Amino acid sequence: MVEQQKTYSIGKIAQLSNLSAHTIRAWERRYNVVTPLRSDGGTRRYTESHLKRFQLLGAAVDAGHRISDLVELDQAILAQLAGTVRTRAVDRQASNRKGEYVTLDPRSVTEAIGYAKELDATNVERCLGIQYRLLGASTFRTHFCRVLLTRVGTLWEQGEISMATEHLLSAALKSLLLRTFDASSTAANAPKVVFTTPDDEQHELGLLIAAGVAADAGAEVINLGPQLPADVVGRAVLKQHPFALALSMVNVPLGTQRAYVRRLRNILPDPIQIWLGGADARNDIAGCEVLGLEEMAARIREVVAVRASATS
Ligand code: B12
Repeated sequence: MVEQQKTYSIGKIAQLSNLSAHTIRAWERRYNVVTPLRSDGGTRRYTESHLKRFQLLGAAVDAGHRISDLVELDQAILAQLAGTVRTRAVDRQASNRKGEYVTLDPRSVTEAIGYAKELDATNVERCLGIQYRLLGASTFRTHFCRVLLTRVGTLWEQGEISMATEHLLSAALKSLLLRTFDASSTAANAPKVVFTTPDDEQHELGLLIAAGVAADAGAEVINLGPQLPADVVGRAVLKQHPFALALSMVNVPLGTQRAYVRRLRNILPDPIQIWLGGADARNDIAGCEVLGLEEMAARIREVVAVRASATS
């Protein structure tokens, strides 16, 4: 029964598989890649297994395979193919073995950084796009990004990458991370959570990761972006009246964090919670709480459940 399983709109499938709605429709029409369910009004609805198939097909196409060669393959073989790319695309050392296939996953981070070092934006985006599809948005954000950025941090400390390389990678990651929260797909009474960072906090990727986790847990994410003065945030929050304000602190001195939260607490009514996250978030600041990703997600799921039972 359609009603009993989770289904997705074509827009959501496009977002989660990194394909356009146009491509999805074309693949259905030309190659019959999946047969979508239909709502009462005749609109396409897709199941979890359809989503997985589009993600794998997209990744396999990105990896150099032709869609016409893929349509007959089952999920297991597709998964194998999607995890491989032609050697020329993986790394330079292997490129003399032209036409061979090699496993992508263990090298994906190295590969992305390699292209970024050459300032090859097209291939950086392609590599990250493949990982996004293969792993899914959630694992991409919580695992792949963390591993990649930790490596970038180490190389940066060792003076092995330039600022341009770091910026290229950050920009490519940011554009993928921004895709993963889409207000149109949240429930009408979802708890709103506003995300931002203080004036001098440029680090934004952790904020976007946290915002994605919040969206997955059922929150309506309002992302103000980084580096906002407390007064500006206070005014925006008063307008939106969210359940919580989530701040990311990666490189902010304790005194600044304290003053920032104090300023906000003076502006905001008590029921609006202030959550602090990020590697530098301090536990000993009055008027707010430090939360990890899991804790924040659990908090949001709890409110979602309470609101759902109140309306049913
Ligand atoms: C990319 C990067 C930058 C980029 C940021 C680009 C961007 N658009 O975001 C740029 C070039 C701007 C930058 C600048 C600087 N950086 Co920098 N940067 C990094 C790097 C490589 C990755 C940061 C990152 O995105 N981390 C990945 C995410 C996944 O981690 P995270 O932010 O901690 O977030 C995680 C959790 O904490 C949590 N989380 C984050 N926010 C929130 C919020 C909530 C509510 C919740 C629940 C959870 C949560 O979720 C995330 C997932 O696990 C790190 C190295 C590293 N190892 O992290 C250094 C690093 C963070 N940078 C550092 C420094 C020192 C700087 C500079 C001062 C360097 C300089 N001399 O100019 C400037 C400061 C600029 C400023 N004023 O803010 C230090 C910070 C050290 C510290 N805290 O004491 C690091 C650790 C590098 C190092 N080892 O020295 N940087």
